[in-house]
Amino acid sequence: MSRIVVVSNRVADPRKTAAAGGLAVALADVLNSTGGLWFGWSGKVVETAEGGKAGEGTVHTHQAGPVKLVTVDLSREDHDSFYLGYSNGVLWPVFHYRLDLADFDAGYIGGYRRVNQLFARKLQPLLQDDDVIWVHDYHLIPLAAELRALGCQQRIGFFLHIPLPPPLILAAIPGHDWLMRGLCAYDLVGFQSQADLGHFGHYIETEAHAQQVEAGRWRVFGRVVQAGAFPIGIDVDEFTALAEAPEGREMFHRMRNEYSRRKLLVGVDRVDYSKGLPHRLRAFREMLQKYPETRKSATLIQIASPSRENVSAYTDLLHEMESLCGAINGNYGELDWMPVRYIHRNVARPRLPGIYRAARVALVTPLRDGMNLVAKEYIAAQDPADPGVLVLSRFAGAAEQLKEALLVNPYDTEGTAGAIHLALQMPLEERQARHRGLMETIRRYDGHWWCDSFLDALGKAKAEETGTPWLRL
Ligand code: ADQ
Repeated sequence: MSRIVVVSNRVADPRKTAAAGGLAVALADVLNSTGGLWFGWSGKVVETAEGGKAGEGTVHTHQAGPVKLVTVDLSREDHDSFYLGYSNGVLWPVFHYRLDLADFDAGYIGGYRRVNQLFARKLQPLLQDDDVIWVHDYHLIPLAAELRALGCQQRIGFFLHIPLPPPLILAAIPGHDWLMRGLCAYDLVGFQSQADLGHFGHYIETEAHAQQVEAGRWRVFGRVVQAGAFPIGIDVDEFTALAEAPEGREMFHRMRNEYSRRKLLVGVDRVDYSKGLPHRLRAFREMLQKYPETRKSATLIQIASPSRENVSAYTDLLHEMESLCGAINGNYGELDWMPVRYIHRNVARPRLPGIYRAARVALVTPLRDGMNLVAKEYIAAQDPADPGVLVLSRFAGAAEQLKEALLVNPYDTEGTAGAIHLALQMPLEERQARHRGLMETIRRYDGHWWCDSFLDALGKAKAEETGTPWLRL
């Protein structure tokens, strides 16, 4: 089996999956078994005064068991234009359909390209001929084209963790044609959902005159590109084991004792405008207003982990959350009952399953989300004999798979309030039946399935396309 080389903005030690979660868990097996390499940014920003020069960065190498972790520092200038500017100030909002929040500063795109070239230059000498390279997420869309420009002929695949919007939204990005051309330099492009894959096909057909060769394969920019939907999953066994481990159990019992007289609702998110946090709070408030019997009996615990706090859209969101929580507690709270407990902090990963399991309802109501792993973690953590109910936004990628959840439109405050009320009242038999269906899906399409099916398709994509000219940006 070929060595797997993973490239992503941030790198995690695959031996410490319990702390890292997410990508590290999904990739740990394949990286460990192939003695892989994981390449990305070190997280360190070198100030100009300390010698940090644009387009340059020191490389660090660290052996983590069989896996080699290689990271590179970024200069202040590169960090600000590549990471804060183009990746999180342009691509993140636009890909989440928020043109109103994008900052189309003309200088950012130069920094974005410079860092992708820096990554390509530092990675290329480390590559072996039969490596398979798997690049992750919006920070690194042009990386394949930059590697090709240096002569790399290995198979290169790309997975987009966030949504891809429809062509007319994408086309608002100055330089979108350059960006999408770069995306087509990969041998295989993976998306979270059929909807995102549809937007990709529609974009290249309308904007770049692509011709579909067969399902999921197009001739475009003088080569053939293959794309597919590979919905990311979690390691269900790892997560249920965490729920049964001492820390998970202790957390569960603490929550159950503390809230023995209430039905708990839980939300767990990064603080991000895509997650629909204020909309969720307004829907919960609407439910308290419309169904007075839920007052004193329902408590919402919203755990929100700090994220990108140096970006202004995020500071505004934090203020909005604090004032909404304060207003709900002020208007509806009693001496012995607070409707909302808002915790702006990270919770240690081993504790999460206990919190999920103690909650009768999970509110996963993003305005737009590539997939949303919290939805899947909540299902995995439930007691099958007495499971809770998932209220899920139809705009999360997960909604394509999790049909037995209560699907809501988070922009519709009244409708969402009604669904939350229904979830709180749902009889045991219906909860069990829905949970069985959901569990079956997350087991079938778990993190291992995601990894294996993508790498399998990437292996086949290259074999069929030998001789295709590489795309240069
Ligand atoms: P994220 O936007 O970060 O990921 P998500 O899929 O929900 O969103 O993953 C968040 C992870 O962080 C979960 O494992 C969750 O348990 C954890 N987490 C969140 N808040 C936490 C808190 N307060 N304390 C502790 N842990 C917390 C991006 C895309 C998603 C896509 C993933 C994976 O935006 O749509 O599902 O990548 O592809």
